[in-house]
Amino acid sequence: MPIRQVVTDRVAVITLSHPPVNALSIDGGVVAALGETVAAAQADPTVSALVIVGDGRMFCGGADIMDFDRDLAALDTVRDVLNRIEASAKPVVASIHGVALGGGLELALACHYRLAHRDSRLGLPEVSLGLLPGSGGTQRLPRLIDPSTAIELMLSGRRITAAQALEVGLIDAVTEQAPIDAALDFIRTHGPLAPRPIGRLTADGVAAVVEEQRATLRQGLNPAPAHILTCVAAAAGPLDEGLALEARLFAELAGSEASRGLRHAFLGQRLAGRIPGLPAATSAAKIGAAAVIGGGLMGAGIALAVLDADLPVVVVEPNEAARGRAGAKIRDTLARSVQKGRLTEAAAEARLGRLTLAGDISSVADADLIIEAVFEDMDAKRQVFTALDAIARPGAILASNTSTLDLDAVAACTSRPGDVVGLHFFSPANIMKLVEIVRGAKTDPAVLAAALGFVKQIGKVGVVASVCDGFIGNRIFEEYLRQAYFLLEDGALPRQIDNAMEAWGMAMGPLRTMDMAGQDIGWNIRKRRAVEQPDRPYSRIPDLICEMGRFGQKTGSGYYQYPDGRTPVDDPVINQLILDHSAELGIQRRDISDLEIVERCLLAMINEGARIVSEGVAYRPSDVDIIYLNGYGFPAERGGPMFQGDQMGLQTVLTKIRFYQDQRHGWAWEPAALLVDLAESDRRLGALNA
Ligand code: T1G
Repeated sequence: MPIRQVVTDRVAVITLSHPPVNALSIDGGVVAALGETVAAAQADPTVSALVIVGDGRMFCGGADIMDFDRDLAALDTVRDVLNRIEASAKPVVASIHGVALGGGLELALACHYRLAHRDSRLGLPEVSLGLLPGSGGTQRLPRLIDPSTAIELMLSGRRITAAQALEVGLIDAVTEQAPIDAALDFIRTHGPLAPRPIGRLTADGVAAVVEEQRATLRQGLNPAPAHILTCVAAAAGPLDEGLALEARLFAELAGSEASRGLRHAFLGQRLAGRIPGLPAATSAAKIGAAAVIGGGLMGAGIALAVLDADLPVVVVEPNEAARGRAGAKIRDTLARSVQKGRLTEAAAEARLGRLTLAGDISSVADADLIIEAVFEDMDAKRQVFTALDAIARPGAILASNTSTLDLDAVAACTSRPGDVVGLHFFSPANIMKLVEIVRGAKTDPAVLAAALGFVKQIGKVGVVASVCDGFIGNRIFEEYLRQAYFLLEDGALPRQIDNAMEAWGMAMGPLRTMDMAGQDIGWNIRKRRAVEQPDRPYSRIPDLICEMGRFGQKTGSGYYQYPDGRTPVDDPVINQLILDHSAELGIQRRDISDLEIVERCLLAMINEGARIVSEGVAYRPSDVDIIYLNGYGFPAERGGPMFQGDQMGLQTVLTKIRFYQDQRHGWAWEPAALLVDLAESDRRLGALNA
């Protein structure tokens, strides 16, 4: 049963029991059972007060996100039950532990008294799902606490501690006991309690605060913040009218692409950790001590990420000067975090206390996990893994941070290929959330499970890829870049391409991205691919730029000039080079619309992503999306390239791909067989995510 009740000393203790997060699930029967149980307790003459608690790890993680893709009218039942709780003639006490988030906190707001364990966290994170608190939160919170604080909590979606909640007046007491004991003690010491519905309060001064906030609202792809302000403004009026407006705007948001994209991202991130046939990451071997081989930019960044997870780390860098630079980079980064208030001095010191800088690879003999982060050269990697094979303890995980090289060839240098896995961090490794976990042909499932657990342990998002050129992210990125380069030949210039993609929502356009990452990196990949894939040439434009020694920000110029080292300024020399190159190819340049730019770049990602899924390099389309949302600046409100494919409709995707197949470089537009198959059977990529 998702709801339990026992009566103790005339108090009906109602427990939400719906693992894993006690979500207020409609399909799971939680909401209906809660309503029935509350009604029965109201009618029970032996009951004088009600207490609501959560079973297991938390009070309640919110409404069930899965419910929003269905008939939204069903959500009215959540509101009805909460309104009935608030209208109770008997006092209702919510006793929170773990978390009370979203609908979970709204449930507590419908109660008359709120207690929270000192370690609990409370919040209204709906905005991060493109939603608004749709069960009374926008109406009750501004009535209970200062409206500007209420708005900040709803617009940020952040969690606050029990102490902070007490300070702002959200709860009545911080407790140290188990939830039920805390509630019974509260009733005994403060009783007899009277019902105290928040709805009877008024939200004084809310209108001015809303207007002030609306003036500073940043317009983005997520319409939820503006709707939250509209609802909060209505809190100045009658509760029932505000609740009706909230319900209407909630439904509008729930059906929006932004919310569906954000919910897809939330669920897809958790799905990515589920690998068929693999033991749950929770049962995998825990990493107690890690090591990094290589003290360059990536090695230092990875070491910082490991230190941030309270793990000890040994960084091996044979070159003394480079070792010193690695240490300085780590210390400076921690010092900057302290200066910015993101870290206390003590925490920074503790991290440095767990760092060991070594010159000899024998220092990693006891490590549970060793991450190789030397430069992208197969001989260098073979050398490291041959040495590790002789030194690392039996059972240690040997990981390579390679971004493109063949992990199976690396594993073949060892006598233990089952212990070899790829951990492709994205730069800067201490900031970027994504880690591509590369499963070699011989990687042991237990090693893969431990790698997934480690990536979660360091607070990052792990997605499993099989071995291929570029794994998932970079392989798709190469097709995205290919189209961007062809667009330059056809008539667009760098600024237009980057602006079009950034206006659509990408964090940074493709050409600016390459100027930032280093054009020489792309040059090396194209040179290798010119040998390995001669039938798939790129435009010569990026090579012409590299041949001028212009590698982007690192050389002060690439597609753009960088007079201040970071800000791109259009460069007439490059723009002229592009015009001249089109002329040399005999191309009659034409006006290219921003729509065509976005469409060709997006379709190229979708097409290559479909190939990657059908080859089994990615387990499911949503894994491709999670990679793009967490590693390539794809806007979460757009859900990812594969989600966008379903948004367009695969028949439309196929029609457009076939249109471009009839244009110049049509060979680059061969539709992926999976897209053809799904389009012809009227199915969606999302159907493969289960
Ligand atoms: N609905 C459905 N499933 C949920 C869920 C939810 N609200 N929260 C978590 N899950 C699933 C998750 O997909 C995963 O599934 C499992 O639970 C464990 O999650 C009407 C509209 C609560 C802090 O935004 O922040 O209320 O992979 O790995 O690290 O106004 O989950 O095991 O199958 O994250 O311990 C608002 C979202 C909803 C909170 C627990 N609530 N959840 O973290 O576990 S909208 C949220 C979280 C709403 C109302 C509005 C975290 C957590 P699986 P996990 P965790």
